[in-house]
Amino acid sequence: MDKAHQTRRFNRRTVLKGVGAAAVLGPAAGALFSSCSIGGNGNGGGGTGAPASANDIAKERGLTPEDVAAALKTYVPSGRHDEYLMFTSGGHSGQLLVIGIPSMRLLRVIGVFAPEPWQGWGYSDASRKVLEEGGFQGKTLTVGDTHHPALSETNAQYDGQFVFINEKIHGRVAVIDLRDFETKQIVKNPLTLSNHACFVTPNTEYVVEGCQYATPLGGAYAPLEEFEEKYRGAITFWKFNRERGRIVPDESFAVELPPYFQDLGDAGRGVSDGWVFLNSLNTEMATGGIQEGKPPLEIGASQREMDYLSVVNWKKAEEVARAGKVELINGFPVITIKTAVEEGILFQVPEPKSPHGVDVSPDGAYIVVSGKLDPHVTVYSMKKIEEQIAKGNYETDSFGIPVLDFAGCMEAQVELGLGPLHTQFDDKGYAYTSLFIDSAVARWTLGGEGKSDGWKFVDKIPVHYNVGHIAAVQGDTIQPGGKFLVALNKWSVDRFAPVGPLLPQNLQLIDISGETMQLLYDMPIGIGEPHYAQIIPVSLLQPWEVYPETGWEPGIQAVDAQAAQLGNEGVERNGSQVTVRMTALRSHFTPDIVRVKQGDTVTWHITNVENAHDATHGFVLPGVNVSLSLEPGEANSFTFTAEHPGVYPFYCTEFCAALHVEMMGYLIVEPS
Ligand SMILES: [Cu+2]
Repeated sequence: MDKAHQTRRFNRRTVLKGVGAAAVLGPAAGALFSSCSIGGNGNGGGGTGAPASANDIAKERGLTPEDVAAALKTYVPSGRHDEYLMFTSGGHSGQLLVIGIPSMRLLRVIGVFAPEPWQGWGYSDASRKVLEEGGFQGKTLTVGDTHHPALSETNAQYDGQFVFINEKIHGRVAVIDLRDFETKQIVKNPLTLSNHACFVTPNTEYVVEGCQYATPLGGAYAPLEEFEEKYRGAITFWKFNRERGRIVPDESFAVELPPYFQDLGDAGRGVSDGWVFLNSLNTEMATGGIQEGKPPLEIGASQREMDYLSVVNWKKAEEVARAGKVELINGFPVITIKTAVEEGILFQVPEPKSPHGVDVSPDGAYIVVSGKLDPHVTVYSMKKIEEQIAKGNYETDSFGIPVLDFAGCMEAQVELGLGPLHTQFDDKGYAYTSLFIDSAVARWTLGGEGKSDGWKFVDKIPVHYNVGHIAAVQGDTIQPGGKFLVALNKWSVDRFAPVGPLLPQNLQLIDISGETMQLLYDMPIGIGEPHYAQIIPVSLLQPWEVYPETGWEPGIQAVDAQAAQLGNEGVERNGSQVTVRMTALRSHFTPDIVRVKQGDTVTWHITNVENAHDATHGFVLPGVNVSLSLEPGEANSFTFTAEHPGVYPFYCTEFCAALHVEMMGYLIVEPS
């Protein structure tokens, strides 16, 4: 054996030693490393061979066999597409992120509750209007805290048509159309100020929004001393019209809830279809008051051993709302607690203290609840809940709501570790629960009829650090995909090169396909806390490559009758109202000189009249605070008053062609 062979053999053993390396890498990877040792031609990865340098690179970079396996599982070569897309909340950036899996490449930041200049979100008249309509107390808001994306579903499976996301600060919900990945609507809850839960019913009949912090409903005032009498929670059912791609507030309603803090929720499916589940904490109804001789809120809200899971029959609630058995609060129909109890809409089941996550099993038979201060997940059986309801086996709380018997509804408790929060599911009968205090993800088995090994802890994998939500492929649907899970972690203390005291959030990709879970990749994101995410196969999405027709305004998802078109370009004056119609086509705007007078009100329509996939133009104009993105076919408009005489160059912000810098023009504002 020559020296080169000896060296390579040594390298190979070094690279492949370690527990389970062969199993992790599999036969293909074994061939890769042996062929590169023997072939030794170093010619770069054609066929089944790999360059001889692969071992050297691994050695030089100090990569373990596990690292190499992780790299092989996540690397997506340039030009190849990811298999999945993950929709991740952008937290208090107010946005929604789209990330490819397994590469963890950031593909898009969708502007939702805050303006986003690259997409022109919040700068055109139409997108400003969406933000305006989602305003509060007459103000347009440019801050939001996104938490829980909810992909639209058909038969409890993602259908790839829409994604919804809630905004916690003000109690708002947004609609994003996945044909163009743009926000179409923001609705402000007329009853409540904060929210947390956001999910859809199995055929997206409703987008369900759970209020978080109790207040007097409808924005009324009541002193804090009247918390129990006058403050309330609510669960809002926003009717979704799929054809129009919009929530219809006029067909929506809410169910009044006690002034507990409502937390997360999930919709029943399969055997629990027709029901929704919503956690509540602070059933103590603590209000804080550190300087008024009362315990801090977190102490006051953690006195009782049990809080309540609200169990709501939404199909019955829908009938009752349609029959008009509602009270109007701030103009919005509300089924009162009294009516909800009389009509058999609302029940409560005790759950271990300070619950956070509630997740329905894929078949809908079980409801998994995690209490932050209890090391177990508690599993309820839908069948047992219905039996308890049928038997009338309950007491009532101080609001008259039936409280079902805990033991009678409970199927199992599984001890997992400290701080269990959220649960997802895979295709092999496993459930996964994030453990906030342990900074880990636990795998455990679902039980049920004929499953002898059910309701058992299997193992856990450490994550870094302070995991909140987790997301598995289709992991909250009737048919989970398995394969990958992402842990959405909060404080990446020691994971990355320091960039100042504010730490990036850390999304960690985990392989859940094998006997043991393997951490594959870290993806830091330098924006707000990610909260929840959902992962959908790319094959279920059918986004447009270009807009369907020239002059398409995404804000109305149709051709704008006012849009500029080839042939109608120009500047029209009607008194001091000026209308500009401008087209963009590589590499010029027509017209490229726009003359107006000081004091004119200018409405400016621009259309990108191209239909090639790679022909996006941008538009910026100094002093007007405008940035537009005009994708092929897209039309946008903006309006301003020309207050200051001067000469203002506008230009295209996308490097659209060789003569891109020349794609500019002048706005001349003549003095009056
Ligand atoms: Cu351009």
